[in-house]
Amino acid sequence: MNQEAWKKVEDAVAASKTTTIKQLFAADPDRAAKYTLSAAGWTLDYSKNRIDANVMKALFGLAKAANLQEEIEKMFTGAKINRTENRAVLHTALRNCDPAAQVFVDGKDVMPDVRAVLAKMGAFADAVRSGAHRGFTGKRIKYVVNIGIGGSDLGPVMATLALAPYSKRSIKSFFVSNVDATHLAETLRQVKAAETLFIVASKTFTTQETMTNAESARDWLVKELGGSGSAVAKHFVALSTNEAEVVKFGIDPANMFAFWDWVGGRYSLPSAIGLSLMISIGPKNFGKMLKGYWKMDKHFRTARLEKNMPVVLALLGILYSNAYGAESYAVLPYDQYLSRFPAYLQQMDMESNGKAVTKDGKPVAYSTGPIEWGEPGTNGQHSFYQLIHQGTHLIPADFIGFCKTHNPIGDHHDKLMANLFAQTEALAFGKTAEQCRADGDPEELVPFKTFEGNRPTNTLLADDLTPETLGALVALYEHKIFTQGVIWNIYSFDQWGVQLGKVLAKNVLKDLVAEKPELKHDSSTNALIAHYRKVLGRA
Ligand code: G6Q
Repeated sequence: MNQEAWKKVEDAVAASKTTTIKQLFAADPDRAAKYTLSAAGWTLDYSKNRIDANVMKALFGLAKAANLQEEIEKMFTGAKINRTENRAVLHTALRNCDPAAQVFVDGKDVMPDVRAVLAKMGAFADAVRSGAHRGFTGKRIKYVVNIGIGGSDLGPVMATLALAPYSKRSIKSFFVSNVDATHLAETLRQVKAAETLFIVASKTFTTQETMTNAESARDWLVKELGGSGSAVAKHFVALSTNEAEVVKFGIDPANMFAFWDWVGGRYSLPSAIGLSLMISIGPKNFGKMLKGYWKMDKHFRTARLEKNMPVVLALLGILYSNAYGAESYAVLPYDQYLSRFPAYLQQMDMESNGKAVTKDGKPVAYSTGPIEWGEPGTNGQHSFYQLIHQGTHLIPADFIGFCKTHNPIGDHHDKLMANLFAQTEALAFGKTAEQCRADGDPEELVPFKTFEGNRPTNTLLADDLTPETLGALVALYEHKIFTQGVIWNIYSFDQWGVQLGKVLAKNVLKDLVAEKPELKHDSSTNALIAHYRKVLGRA
């Protein structure tokens, strides 16, 4: 992080720190309008933050000092900004809806391949939805089971739930990720082999969890239907970058939907990894989602920093992480359809910016990626909001809501949105001791019923939850996270911690199953392995 520019942020914060959000509002009747932005169907009201013009100016200075706009251009034009893996980072190419667009990686335009895979996915999704593609016994596909984990699971799970109102209800979607056989077993109890399509989603096609689940699903299907290879051909497709492994597994490359090493797992929803979603909502709606992404992409690439929604969100996050010491932030969607959105963002943010080394390989001198967490409102209000309102931690929060509902029953939606607005109001303005007394609270309870307020929130509003607004929302957070990575001077697109997990478990597995293992771990791990073996009679 540029220290000179950061010093200016610290100075601006020091000068304004004692002014509360309440005082900021009292001093400026236009505050809400001043700190509201619109882009790609979304409105961001960030007025309920601990900011004034000087703090924002210093924050924009920080972005400029990091050459943010040049870095954005590098990403969009295919430069190898994921240097530790020597890869371009081009999830934006996946949703570039300009038919004339060209994006080059190593001198090759990637757009023709992007369009070809999308077309292949569309034809296949249509065939499954219409019944043209049938199972081995001639029955229609009624169940789609996506087998994948991490980036090959969380996006499709989140979006399939979010866009359920657009789904073909006669096709049920399932997602199996955990290597715990319970996940697969409980799913298989709910489907019929003759009517099930398995989608094996894995960028590498070597991930232990996914391959184990895929092999067990294949064994189950063959046992249920017979027919071996010919049954597998009708009931299994693969989403991957690794054709050799797909073929080795027994899936015909004709049934493989490709993507490329420049698509990071956690950014892969708009790639072939979205096939389960496309089957659920149809290619047209999938296309609309890509359009939403694209709109936010164009906004991020072209809007000046001061009007740039992802940049503003990123800077506010940095303000609280680095100037106020906030360790986490909450994402609180007031929409049941977005119930998996916080979990999806958790991976996107924490895997991208959970880094402690700068791009020069030196330890960072400041905190980086925050802990991201959340649950849908209003449920969270009845559990953890207490700590946000009155606890000792500062937890900035993003409230996400929609003016219209897909389920207009009675006054549910007005109540839902009233809660959203009321929470941000209460968090910002609190309740004074005088107000408590005026409400008749006994004096001894006043300290407990007083709310300090001054809790920062952003409110993100769209008219309704559609494929387009969902795509734009995902892109908004992707670009926020990118911006933070640029300012923190860290590599946001590798994930060595995930790779480590993949290797470690393999070593332990050998010791769990070997006839006579030579346990060479620490004494705790050795004892745990020995205990496990003893219980299973393998001692
Ligand atoms: C995402 C991560 C990670 C990855 C999974 C699954 O950015 O790299 O979550 O998506 O480990 O990997 P495969 O798709 O290769 O099975």
